[in-house]
Amino acid sequence: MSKRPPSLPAQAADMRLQMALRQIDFSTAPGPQPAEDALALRRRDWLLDVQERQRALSPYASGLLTADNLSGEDFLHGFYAAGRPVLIKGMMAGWPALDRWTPDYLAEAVGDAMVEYQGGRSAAGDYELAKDRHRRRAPFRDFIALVRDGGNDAYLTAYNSAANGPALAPLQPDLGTIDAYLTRAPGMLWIGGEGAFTPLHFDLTNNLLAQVTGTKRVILIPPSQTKRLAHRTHVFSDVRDVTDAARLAAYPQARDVLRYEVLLGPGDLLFIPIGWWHQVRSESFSTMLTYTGFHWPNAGHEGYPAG
Ligand SMILES: O=C(O)CCC(=O)C(=O)O
Repeated sequence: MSKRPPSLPAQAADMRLQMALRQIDFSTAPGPQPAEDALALRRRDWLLDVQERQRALSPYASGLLTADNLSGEDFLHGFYAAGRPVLIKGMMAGWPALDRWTPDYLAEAVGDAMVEYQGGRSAAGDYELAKDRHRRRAPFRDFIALVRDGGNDAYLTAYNSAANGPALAPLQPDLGTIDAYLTRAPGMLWIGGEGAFTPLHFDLTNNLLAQVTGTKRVILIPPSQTKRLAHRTHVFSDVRDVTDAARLAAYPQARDVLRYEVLLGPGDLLFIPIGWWHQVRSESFSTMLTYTGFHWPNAGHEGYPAG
């Protein structure tokens, strides 16, 4: 059955919803925690540990599986409803972007259209938390020149999607669709160089990463491990990077955290369920899209205790 793409106003509404899902306002000051709450939390963490040990008894219940061309039905029952991550190969076969999206091609296709990106990141430890302070604008060709040789200073991220729709429209025909899992709501584009780094956090939605160019190393940590991750501010972990010896020395409880590692290459999809911690490092020039427009409810952000 063929589906027609949504009209432009419908696409704009989809994009507004997606941005709302990811950018709920938050205060940065953690509140005081009464003693009875602390005991309730310890009991909840105990249960999460017991359940994780029980899941480890079976490869059907734990671990990170890789699947080829997973049907919508199998994706829903095995992973989406179960809240389990999965690496999926084969679903992006035939997307023209897979062959085309080199830095030169992108610079030529978008040209000097102005884009928004995140900049000045190298000098700041809190560039995710202070995302608004790091918004920059440049002609797209100049942005590509900034990132093509690597580094973490500049990164075009999902935060910039709402501003970049018209400028990046020439790239749209290079993308395919994943009709088995997703509506035709547009994805959010990430473009960065080798070394671009997104610190440890979780999302307030289920999320599908679609890697187009280059490779990214993703570390995934189940929600059961939250007590080891110094979760104080919004969706972020104070640990930031579980591969950094200095951070682990500061947060020793994060050393033995249960984690899975994925090297995401061109044409790979990675499903990250809501609440799963992840950190992402680009290992080369990289382009990727993230999608949140699933066929099934994805409104977990509603009721998230911000503050
Ligand atoms: O690719 C990245 O740098 C981060 C992606 C991510 O964390 C997300 O989509 O939630």
